[in-house]
Amino acid sequence: MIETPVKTYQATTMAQALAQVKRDLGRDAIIVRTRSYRKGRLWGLFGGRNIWEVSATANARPPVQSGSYSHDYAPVVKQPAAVPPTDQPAASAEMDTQVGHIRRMVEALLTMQSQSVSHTPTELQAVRDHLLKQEVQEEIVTDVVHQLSQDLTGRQMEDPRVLGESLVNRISERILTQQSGQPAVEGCRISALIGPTGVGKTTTIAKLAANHKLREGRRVGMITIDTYRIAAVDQLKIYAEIIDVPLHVVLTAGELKAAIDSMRDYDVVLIDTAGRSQYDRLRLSQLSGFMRAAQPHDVHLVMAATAGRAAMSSTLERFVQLGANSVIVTKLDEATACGSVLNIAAAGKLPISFVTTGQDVPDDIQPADARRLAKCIVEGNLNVG
Ligand SMILES: Nc1nc2c(ncn2[C@@H]2O[C@H](COP(=O)(O)OP(=O)(O)O)[C@@H](O)[C@H]2O)c(=O)[nH]1
Ligand SMILES: [Mg+2]
Repeated sequence: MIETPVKTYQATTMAQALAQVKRDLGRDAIIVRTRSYRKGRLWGLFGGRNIWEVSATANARPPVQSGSYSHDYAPVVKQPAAVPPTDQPAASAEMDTQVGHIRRMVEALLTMQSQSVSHTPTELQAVRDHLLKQEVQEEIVTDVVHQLSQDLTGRQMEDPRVLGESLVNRISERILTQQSGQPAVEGCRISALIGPTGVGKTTTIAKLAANHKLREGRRVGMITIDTYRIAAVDQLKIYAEIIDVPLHVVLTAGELKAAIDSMRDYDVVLIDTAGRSQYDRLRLSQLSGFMRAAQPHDVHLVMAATAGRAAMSSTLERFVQLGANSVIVTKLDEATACGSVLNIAAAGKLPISFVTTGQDVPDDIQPADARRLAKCIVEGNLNVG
């Protein structure tokens, strides 16, 4: 068997690519593979042009002379059981014609196949690859891509604006938020922040307190039940002094209730809690006792966008049992992609109330906006501000 090298040709149309093959390798060249893809597009959707690629090899043994087919690279056409050798020039010419005919049919078939799959799957494949790069969980990606395949015609998918807009819509409808504002509360609104250690609860409390007081002119009070570490109390004390709001440090559920009662005429009371591992049942049940005493309107579960998938789902499972009724996603600035917001929203089925994007108090916090978050995922940038 004579090995011949496979060469690859690219052009903007299939016909041009095939013409190149014929020019270079002759009309007996054997097509090994064809494909088409978009080149030079922003994450495969915006701009760029279609490239047709044909890989082919020269036919090492012209079938007419050898009396048999070279079938090294011809998987599409089955080799005939036997081709009787012949010395007759007429028979040889006829066979030549037949081979040429079959080859043209195969070429046409390959072209049709690659044309029929080029648009729809290429566009949706690009969407799929992009969402996976954004660290959106595979099940969600599959679901969204399926929705798009139902929503859009092949032609619509080719329009990056239509495809992008549908993608933003489909993603944003999966992100429940408190965009329209938290449910109204008569009198003093009590909000507690709970969650694992180091996710940014205390920093977020300081951001919320500063925004309520300095930007909205509300009367704000703070309470901390995080007395396990001196440093944690000191951290909040410093913020309380800078923002100029009262801070109560409480040790028991009874003290917590008394502290809340003493601030009933405030607009907002924010409760900071000690970080609890989602695996620490005892401390979780103590926290549960504090929550029963405080009866907060909002129990924000604080979760870092940087958390891994396993930690994320166990955190959600445990803290939802403690009455969490919304999620604050922190450290979006440190995440490698925005997809975790969608994963958290989908897994928790809780509205996202705020997202935080840095350590700066009070600036690095925004109310969650589903469309803006969806755009971050679609455009692949972390700037939600
Ligand atoms: N990059 C970044 N760091 C944050 C963010 N929020 C909090 N942090 C930092 O995370 C660390 C732990 O925050 P802290 O509020 O003490 O977490 P807590 O243990 O949940 O109260 C601190 O160094 C914060 O400055 C954020 O949105 N982005
Ligand atoms: Mg803290």
